[in-house]
This record gives sequence, C-alpha cells and structure tokens, in this order.
Amino acid sequence: MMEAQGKIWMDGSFVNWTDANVHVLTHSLHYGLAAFEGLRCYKGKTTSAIFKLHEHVDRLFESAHIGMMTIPYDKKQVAEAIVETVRVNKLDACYIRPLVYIGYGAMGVYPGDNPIKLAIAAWKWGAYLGDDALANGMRARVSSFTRHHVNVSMTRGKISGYYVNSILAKREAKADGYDEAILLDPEGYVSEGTGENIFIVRKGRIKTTPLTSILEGITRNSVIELARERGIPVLEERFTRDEMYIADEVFVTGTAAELTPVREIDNRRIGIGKPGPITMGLQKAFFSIVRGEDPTHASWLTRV
Ligand code: PPE
Repeated sequence: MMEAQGKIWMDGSFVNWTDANVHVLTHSLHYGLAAFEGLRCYKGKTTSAIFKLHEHVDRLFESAHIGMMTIPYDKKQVAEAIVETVRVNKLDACYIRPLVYIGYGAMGVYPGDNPIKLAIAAWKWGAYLGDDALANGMRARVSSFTRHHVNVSMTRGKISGYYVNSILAKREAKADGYDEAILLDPEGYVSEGTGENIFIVRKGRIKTTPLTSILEGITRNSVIELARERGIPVLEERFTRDEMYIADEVFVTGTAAELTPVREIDNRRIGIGKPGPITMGLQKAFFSIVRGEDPTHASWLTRV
C-alpha cells in the first residue's frame, strides 16, 4: 500500500494526495490511452538529484505525440513541475510518476476534444525487485504472453494501455514463483521484461535487444554508454531464449529496477548462479554516478 502523504501536481497546481482524484468517466481510464514516465531522484552526499530529467521529459512528449495527445505545457514547464514536485514533498530520494491522460468529456473510443491532463506524483520507492534481487540476482521465466507486435503497439511510446501485456506476464510469473517475466517478440526473439530492458553477457561481450520491439530505456542507453567507456563491446542484436540460458551473465535495467542481475531463467542457472563481474561492475558504476560519488557524468543529474 502507498502512503497517502504529500502533494500531487495536477494541471498546474499542487493538491493534497487524498484530493488527487478524477471523474470515473475519464477517457483514459476506459480505453488506456495515456502516456507516462518514471524517474528517480537519488540522494547524494550534499544534495539530491534527478537522473536524466530531460531525457524523460523528451520521452513523455514523444509518447504523447505517438498517442496524438497534445500536452498543454512546454518541456521546460514540465521539467520544472517535476523538480517542484520533489521539492514540495521534501523527498531526498524518490520515484516520480508524470502521467498525461485524456480527461472527462466525450465517451466512446473517439476522444474528440476531451482535455489533455497532466499529473505528477512522487513517492519513496525502494528496490523494485527487492534488495535481495539487486544484490544476488533474481529468477525469471519466459512468459507465455508475447510482447507487442510493432504495428499493434508502438513501443517507442510509454503508453499506459501497453502495460496490460506486462501485468498479465508479471502476474503469471509471480503466480509461478518467479520474480519477473521475460517476453519474446512475435517472431520468438527476446524482447524485454515487463518493466525492464534486458542484457546478456557472453565471452566478455554484451548483447541487448535492438529497438524494434522494446521501449527505448533511458537506463539502457546509460548502461550501454558505461559499458563502452569501459571497453566492453555492446551489440544491439536480436537473440534467442537459449542464448540467454547459456549466457555467462544476464541483467535487466530500468528506472524502477535500476540494474538488477538475473541468476536463473526457466529453472536454468545463469553462469555460476550469482551476479557476474561485468554486471556488478556496471551496477557499481551506475550507483556511483546517480549518488553523485562519481562526478564523471554530472550532466546526467539535475539537482533538486
Ligand atoms: N521496458 C519497459 C516495458 C518499461 O516499462 C521500462 C520502464 C523499461 C523498459 C526501462 O526504461 P527506463 O526506465 O527508461 O530505463 N518501466 C517503468 C515502469 C515500472 C512500473 O512498474 O511502473 C520504470 O521503470 O519506471
């Protein structure tokens, strides 16, 4: 359960958490066309900072554009509202959720001139897959559900309705005792997790899914950059489920999941069954940057 505390930004002003309500005939609630983002703010030694704020704001606008929703603010206003939401709630480390949605007006699939609304909430959120998964790796299964076909769901957009597929896959995985699901694309190649991008490591090389069937993860892009800086080759190339089984290391990335190792897939041990050296090296590098301990990528952070 979430703690009902603090304020939520709604259409230009802050409202109390418990008053941040919408009408039950809000269009997006019925048909799932809404766009959202997830950002994290990290606590550093002297100040807190939001990771890749502008990249997330850009993607929110891109998702809205794909969904033909015109956000009634510019990017600068949205970025400022996100920072303000963290400040007002006096949070030093949190997850931030902006949501663009189609409001109350006409019902029926055609949204007509219904207003486009924006809300921004922030709350404390620990390790998405648990502290143990972050340290020791998680167990995943390949889902019985297929990831989106590119002409059914345009995965470059972070669109709410697409997550029905994620929820079904996640519930199935959890019911079967796994931590997470890995979905295959309609052609049978590995696409991504329910809320994470996926990487495999074999013989010192990294492979990650190309952008055709996945969300272009901001953490993914950052980790690719960090790996290449360390001289580790990264290929954006399709791979199969058996290639995961025989990988030396597997890990997933996402704002919520951060960089989580995978120690087992479909009851097959990955590598030695523990997070490997490349995974843990990249995880350490990532956390040092976001916590402001390593100043080499200061431009990735926006101070709050
Ligand atoms: N793929 C999917 C499907 C996805 O939802 C996410 C983020 C990613 C990849 C990684 O993207 P990025 O955060 O930019 O590195 N998933 C968000 C929602 C998770 C949730 O349960 O809610 C997130 O991590 O914020």
